[in-house]
Amino acid sequence: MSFIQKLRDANPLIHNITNIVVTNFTANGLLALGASPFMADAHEEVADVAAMSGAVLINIGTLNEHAIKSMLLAGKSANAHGVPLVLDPVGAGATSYRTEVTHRLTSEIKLTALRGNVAEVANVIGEKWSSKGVDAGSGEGDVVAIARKAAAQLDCIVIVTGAEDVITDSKTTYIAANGHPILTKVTGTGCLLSSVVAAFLAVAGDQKLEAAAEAISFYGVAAEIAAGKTAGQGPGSFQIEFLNQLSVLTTERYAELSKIKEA
Ligand code: ATP
Ligand code: TZP
Ligand code: MG
Ligand code: MG
Repeated sequence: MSFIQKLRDANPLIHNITNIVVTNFTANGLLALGASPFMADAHEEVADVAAMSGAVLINIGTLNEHAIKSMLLAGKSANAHGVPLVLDPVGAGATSYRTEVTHRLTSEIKLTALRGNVAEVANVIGEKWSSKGVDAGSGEGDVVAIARKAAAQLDCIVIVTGAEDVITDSKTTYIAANGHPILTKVTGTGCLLSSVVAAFLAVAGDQKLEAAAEAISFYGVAAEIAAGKTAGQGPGSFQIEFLNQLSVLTTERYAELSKIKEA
C-alpha cells in the first residue's frame, strides 16, 4: 500500500511549532492531505502534545526565545517517545542568530528529517552558501553532495528542495522532478511541505526514506495538476486549487505522474 493511502486511513495527529506566516496554510494543507494538525507552542504543554502525536514539526521561520524553548521541549519529548521529528531551518544562514539556533537544536535533539532549501541545509552543517532572507539565494556547489554530507553529519534524512528535490539518508539518494515554479509565488509552500513530510513519516514505520520521497513527489504532482487547472490565473487561484489537489489526488493518478529516480 502507498504511504498516502496509509496516511489517509490513519489520519495522524501532527504537532506543529511553526511560524506566524504559514500557520493557517499549514493547518489547512495537512487537513486537505488527510492528517490532523495540532498547533501548540505553550511551554506547559508541548512535551505532552509531542508525546501524543504521530510526528512533530519544528520550523524556525519567525524565531524568538519563547519558540526556541518550545522546540527544545517538544523535540526532547519526541525523541523520548520515539515520535518522528522534522526540522525546517527557515532562513538559516540569513542571520547568525538563525544559524546558531539550528546548531543548538541539532546538537540537543535528534532529527528524523531536515527539510530546507540548499542555502539553509548548507548553513545547518556549517557550509557556506549565501542566502536571501528566507529564500535560497545564490551559491555554487553540488546540491546532492551537500545533502548527503548533511545526512551523514546529522544521521537523519535530508531533503533539499528547489526546481528538483533531493531526498537522501547519505547512502540512498532520490531525485524528485515534479513541482511547478508557481510554488515560489505562494508563501509557505516550503513550510507546508515540511509538515507534509512529518505526516508521511508518521505512517512510515521503518521505511522512512521511501515515505519522505513519496511525500515530496506527491506534493509536486499535486502542484503540477493545480498549476495546470489554474493556468493564467495567478498564485491566488493556484493556492486554493493546490489545497484541493492535496485532497483529491488519487494514488493511481499520483503513480502515473510521479517523476522520481534513484541518483
Ligand atoms: P525558498 O525559500 O528557497 O523558496 P522553500 O522553503 O520555500 O525555499 P522550496 O525549495 O521553494 O522551499 O520548495 C517548496 C516546493 O516548491 C517544493 O515542492 C519544491 O519542489 C517546489 N519548487 C521550488 N522551486 C521550484 C521550481 N523552480 N520549479 C518547480 N518546483 C519548485
Ligand atoms: N518570513 C518568515 S517565515 C516566512 C517568511 C516569509 C515564510 C517562509 O515560507 P517558505 O515556505 O519557506 O517559503
Ligand atoms: Mg519556496
Ligand atoms: Mg522555507
